Amino acid sequence: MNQILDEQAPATAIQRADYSAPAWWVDSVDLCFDLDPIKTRVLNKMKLRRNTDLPVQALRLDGEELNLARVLVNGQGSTFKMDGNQLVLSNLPDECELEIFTTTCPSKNTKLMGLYVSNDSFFTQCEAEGFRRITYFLDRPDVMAMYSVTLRADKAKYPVLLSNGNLVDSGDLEGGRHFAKWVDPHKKPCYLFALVAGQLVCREQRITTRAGKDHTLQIYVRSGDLDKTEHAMNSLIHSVAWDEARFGLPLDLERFMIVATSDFNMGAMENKGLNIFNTKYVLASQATATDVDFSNIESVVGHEYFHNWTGNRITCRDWFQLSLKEGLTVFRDQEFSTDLAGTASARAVKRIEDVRVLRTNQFPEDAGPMAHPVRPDSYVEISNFYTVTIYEKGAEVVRMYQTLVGRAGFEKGITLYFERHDGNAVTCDDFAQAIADANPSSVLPSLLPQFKRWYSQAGTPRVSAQGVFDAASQTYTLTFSQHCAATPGQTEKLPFVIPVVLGLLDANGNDLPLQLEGQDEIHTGSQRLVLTEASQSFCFTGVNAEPVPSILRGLSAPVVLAFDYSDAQLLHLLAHDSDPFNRWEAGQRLAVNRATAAINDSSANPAALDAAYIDAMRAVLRHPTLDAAFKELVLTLPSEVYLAEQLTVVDPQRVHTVRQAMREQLAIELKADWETTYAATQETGAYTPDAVSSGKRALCGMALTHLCLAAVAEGNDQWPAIALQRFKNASNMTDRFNALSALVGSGHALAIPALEEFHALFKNEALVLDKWFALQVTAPDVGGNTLPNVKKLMKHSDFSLRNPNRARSVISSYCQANPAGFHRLDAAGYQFWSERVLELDAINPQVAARLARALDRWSKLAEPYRTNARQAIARVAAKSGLSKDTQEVVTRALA
Ligand code: 0A1
Ligand code: ZN
Repeated sequence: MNQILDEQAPATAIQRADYSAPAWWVDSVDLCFDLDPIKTRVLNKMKLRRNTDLPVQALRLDGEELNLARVLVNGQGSTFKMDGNQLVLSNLPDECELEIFTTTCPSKNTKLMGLYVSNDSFFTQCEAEGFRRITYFLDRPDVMAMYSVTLRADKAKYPVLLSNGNLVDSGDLEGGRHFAKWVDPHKKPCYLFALVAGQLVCREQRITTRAGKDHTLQIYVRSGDLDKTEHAMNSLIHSVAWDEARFGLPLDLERFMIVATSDFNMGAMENKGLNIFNTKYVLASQATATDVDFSNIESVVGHEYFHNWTGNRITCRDWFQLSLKEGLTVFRDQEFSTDLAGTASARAVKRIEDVRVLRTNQFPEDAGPMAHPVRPDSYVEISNFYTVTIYEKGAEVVRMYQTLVGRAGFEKGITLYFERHDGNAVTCDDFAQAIADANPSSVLPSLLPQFKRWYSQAGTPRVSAQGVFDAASQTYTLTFSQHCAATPGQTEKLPFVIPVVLGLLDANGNDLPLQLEGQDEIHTGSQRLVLTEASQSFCFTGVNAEPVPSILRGLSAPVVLAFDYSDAQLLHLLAHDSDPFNRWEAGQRLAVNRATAAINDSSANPAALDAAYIDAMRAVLRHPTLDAAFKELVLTLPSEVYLAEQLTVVDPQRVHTVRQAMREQLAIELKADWETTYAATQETGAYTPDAVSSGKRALCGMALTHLCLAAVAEGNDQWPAIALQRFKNASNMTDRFNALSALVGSGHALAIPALEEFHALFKNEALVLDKWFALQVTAPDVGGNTLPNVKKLMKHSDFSLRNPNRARSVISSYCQANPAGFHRLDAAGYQFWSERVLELDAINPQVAARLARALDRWSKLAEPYRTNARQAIARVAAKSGLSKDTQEVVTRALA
């Protein structure tokens, strides 16, 4: 019997309100795999126990694309029936042993969910619902069981056999085969199951933790890649130490393994004791990886490791609670990277980078057709809900708890959360309650019901603030009002709890002491206010001249702040704010104001920068004490996506023209300063990817980019020639790739031989080739040549649609990171997009559905883009046989 998912069926939505506990529990699972790429045999022996809290119900097991051979109950053949994809067994005794024998074909598994083959090795991916592609099971996270797993395979082809937990037995079998038996000492939901088999080598490190326990850490990769695992191993060692030091959470396994695969739908997966990673987040050497790659590896290794407690020891009751583990774990990985960054400036840089991700990805999601609450109410395909809302906005919600109860209070809350729920599958309510109960004297308990609106209401609140200075009473009154626009299915929103950290700057740029009317307490520096009403005022006393308010320091809540700042006020904040986040923010506001004015007035000169702005940027570049990384962030103009979000109607070409003109103006008018900066940021010592030297390289790359832009604008070849030399001589990938990008981005002819040389140098490095492809498809669209170039690159012998990293590096980079190249007047970009979505959907629905989101914001586009984009989405939606994944995305987009 071959159970192929019927993808023609209309997709039905699962509702959060329909949750009911499982009718059966699985106490233990004994799995035995005979691994073979064409036909893998899976024997699944489970001990089942009826949930006696519920009325008697049949056992319903999920399965997908499985060939069922045999079902035994307590050793006897048993009758069963199929209901769609479910295997249904009735009249079972309350406790029984069930044996299910199935086969699957891993080499045909292009969805990369369940058991699949990549580079002749076997890997699994079970989150969220992949385990049902391995065997029939109660594939839901609240069913937690003990696992033992036996793997059998050809010894020469698959010398390494791994699964969760501890290796308890291994040996040779007949016919050149061998076996390994693994037992996981912790119970777990099936989405955390993993196996790996193949020709892999490993870097190993023994560690002794604070608690005095010994552990073995291992990173498995293909044999040529071992020299690129040192950074991941160091990141893992730091992660173990950090979680123990900051939250008192030790490693609970004797052995902790990471395995890298080049075919992976997402970044990485936290399977218990056997994390499986996309190679992109493991492999790094100074020759092949940029500083950004190094930093991403540190945070993803941290993220997956931190899931060992937040996700694995305490897991989600159902998938609507996904942010329980993801929001919390993103918050933890952000804190980890921040703590490792060291200096106050490096910490601020990390926060600015995280906020940029939130604003350029999550805010648009929250304003578009896929907007959903941090705890969604329904979904058609859970894979579509691994979103920036669940992850990044979820992390901001967790951050607000910490802001409301303080760092120590938050740590107490985490401790109570584990005391109460360790070993269980719980909800976001359980987490909220633990944080509140651990902090009875904080503001949180009384605000909790309202605070939880962050979980139920989608959309980004907009907080408008107005300040009134009264010289007679020496008061400064700030009035805040909050509003959240309607989102799909939610027209009315109730006020949120919004922590607002703020300061008031005097004329010299110093923070005023803050005292609220009627209160004794005086705050030096910042104060935290808490908004709870639609409109609220706060009156500060003892203010003898009009201050400049620095509101929402560190982005203390995931909201948009509207305050009618004058240029003079913004320049004052940019020059003096003690909060580096708001200092950066002031610079961004100056740039946004100029850009949006020029975009909206199409008759205006797109080069919209005035002397005040240029002088302010010059002052930042020349500043004697600001860090290079911070300067680079301030000098980076708001992205085209961010600018588009500030507009009601978006002409992507105009947005691009204006931003590009602003960049060229900065390039030309600050040329002498870029030259000085370039000279001042040359690194001489050995390469290390630490925050300070990465910052220098980033600023150096920025200087070179601007110098090449200015050179091309002025018809001068000197800087492109210097960039080419730097490209050739660079001792690390960051400098080399920055030089190459400077050439490509300026459109100079030297980019062509440099690109060829780059390919020749790195033709055997898949991750570097991904960069090579992505750089070309995000190049400036000179004469509409980008799309033809994308099509040509898809014919390149190194291109493959089946490899998610490669498909994303060409197709998604073009459709999602090159707005001017993609939004063409002739709609050819949209045509290309719809063809690729359909083509990918037949191979890998998850990758297709992510690409499908490239046109999420179609309704904001100016004509003719708007109509053309809608038609392209409609063409995709009209196709029969679409996966649930893509169907859900395009259906919502058209709703
Ligand atoms: N839990 C992982 C994310 C993840 C989700 C689904 C996957 O399957 C396609 C893979 C990974 C994390 O947060 O890292
Ligand atoms: Zn995660």
